[in-house]
Amino acid sequence: MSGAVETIIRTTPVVDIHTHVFPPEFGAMCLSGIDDLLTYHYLIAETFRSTEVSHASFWKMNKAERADLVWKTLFVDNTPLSEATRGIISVLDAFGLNPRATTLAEARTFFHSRDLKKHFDWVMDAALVSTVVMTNDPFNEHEAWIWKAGTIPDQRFHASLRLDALLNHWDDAARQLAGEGLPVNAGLSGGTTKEVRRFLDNWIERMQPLYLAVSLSVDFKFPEDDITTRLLREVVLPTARDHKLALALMVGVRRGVNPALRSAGDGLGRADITALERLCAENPDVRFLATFLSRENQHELCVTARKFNNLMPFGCWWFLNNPSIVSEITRERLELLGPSFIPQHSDARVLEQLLYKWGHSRQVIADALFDSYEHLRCSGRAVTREEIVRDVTRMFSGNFEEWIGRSLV
Ligand code: RAT
Ligand code: ZN
Repeated sequence: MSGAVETIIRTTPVVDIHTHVFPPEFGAMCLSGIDDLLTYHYLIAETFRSTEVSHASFWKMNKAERADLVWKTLFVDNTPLSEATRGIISVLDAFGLNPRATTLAEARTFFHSRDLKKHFDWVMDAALVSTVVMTNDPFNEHEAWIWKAGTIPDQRFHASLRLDALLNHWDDAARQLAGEGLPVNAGLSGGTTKEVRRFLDNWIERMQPLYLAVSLSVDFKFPEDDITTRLLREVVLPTARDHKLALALMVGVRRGVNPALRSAGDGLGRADITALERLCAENPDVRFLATFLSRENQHELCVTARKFNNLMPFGCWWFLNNPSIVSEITRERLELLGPSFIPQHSDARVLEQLLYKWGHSRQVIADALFDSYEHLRCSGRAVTREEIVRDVTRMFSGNFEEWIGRSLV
């Protein structure tokens, strides 16, 4: 039976509900190949643990020079034991490239020789990812320009409308909107909320997102006497309601713990689960997707999901996406929630990461699910093949499709 579970998990297409991958239509935002893979922020943070090179010197290098340093430091001078380094080895293996090469010459030649469109298809097929949800920021001027130019993404890609700028940096966002000619002010007075809602309506029309999303800091409180609570209550939640869009909350990040590391400098902390409870209780007609960054919040998230059926836990986010922790969290969720959760998202930024992130996660999820079936069998009920297919399909795509009210596969 362990063979059956593994085969079904390995052959069931998955909807990747949160990534930062963009299709070729998005030009420079579409990251692929060995230099993008090696300059992933997870690997940059690890490199500084084993090199004498200073942060300042590193950031003066171009992308290829940074990739060379990461390769030499983490793969030549040291054994690639971490999850992020093992991921690179899995990707090289998928393409038959030498994991012990002393330089990146072979890998660079290989990736440059690939036709990007065909390469995309190959990776999506090999990772068995049927749908990729991007992270789309209307406050990012470059990205906004791409959408305004009428770009239509590859049909396997869908948008999620990211609201970090609005909810976490409201003063800057208000200034930006005012600069674009919208009559808004940072105090949220006058017609500001109406204008911001209209701004979101226009972007929903343009991007057709599958859901709204925001990452929230470890200090996030709700309700609170602050601008974030007002923006949630007066702008974001009414927008979610009107457009029947779920709201994804990614909670527990501490941005810029070490600014010298730039995009690799974020940390985490234990967040206050009562904020999520209050949001779910106050908005029973809104569906929430939620993921927490701290391991310490995982049990609370499961219990909160048992109390509120408008809450869908998803993924093992960022610093949790390591086999030992994915295993622990998936087992805990199976025990507390049965199949009513979304076990994983990749958070990939570079196309080929889909190969390793899904390859590694599928293995761990298969082991956890097999053990649940074994416990059930010992208690007197064996599962059938059809039931395994039903459970895996539900967790890999069905729960999400139900949540967003749309069929994708
Ligand atoms: O996992 C990551 O790559 C992080 O840098 C973040 O992008 C995080 O996933 C987020 O969406 O904020
Ligand atoms: Zn992300």
